[in-house]
Amino acid sequence: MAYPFTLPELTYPEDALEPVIDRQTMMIHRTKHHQAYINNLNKALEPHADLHSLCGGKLCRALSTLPESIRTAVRNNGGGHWNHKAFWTMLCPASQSGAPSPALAAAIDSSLGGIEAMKTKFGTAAASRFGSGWAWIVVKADKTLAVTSTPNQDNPLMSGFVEVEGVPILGLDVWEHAYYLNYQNRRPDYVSAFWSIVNWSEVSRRFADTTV
Ligand code: MN3
Repeated sequence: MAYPFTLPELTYPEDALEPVIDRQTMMIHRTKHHQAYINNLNKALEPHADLHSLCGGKLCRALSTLPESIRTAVRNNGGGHWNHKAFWTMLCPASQSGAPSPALAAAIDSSLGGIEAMKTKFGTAAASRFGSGWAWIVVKADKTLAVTSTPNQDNPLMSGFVEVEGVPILGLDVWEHAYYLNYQNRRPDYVSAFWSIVNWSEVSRRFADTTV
């Protein structure tokens, strides 16, 4: 059963992503911001027992079928929960970052023109997302990869609500709360530094799960 949702444990210490993501930013981001999405999601779903078996990803995919009275709350807070839960796993200490699997590397070459072109496209998506949101690499229905971005706590699972639909395998939070203490207005510096703490083994696993 998915409900009530709870804050997942990190698989690395709070300060393990320094200097890219400092301990205080990680602590506030996770225990205040992420926790608030969870609290608000639980509150919205409380009267809807028929939805309590759905995980965050299924809630996002089913958004258009949810009762209108909770659709916006689930969009913002179910999205907020799924996005952050996935994000923490997509990161790891720089010493463990590794590299894309051969299958993922081949898909990056064929769909995105190689790893450097991928980073450029992703950086542009992250930098040009006006206001708050996320940058993503997704696997589309035709199994090709695409780079996209979404506003607020939307994600590419939200069928009917986003420009590019697909299964995210890598995401980057570009809300100011994700980087402001360390980078202030320098979002592009945060985006560049992010590559050194990408958990490529987890991203490759997500890619493999999506393409089987
Ligand atoms: Mn965030």
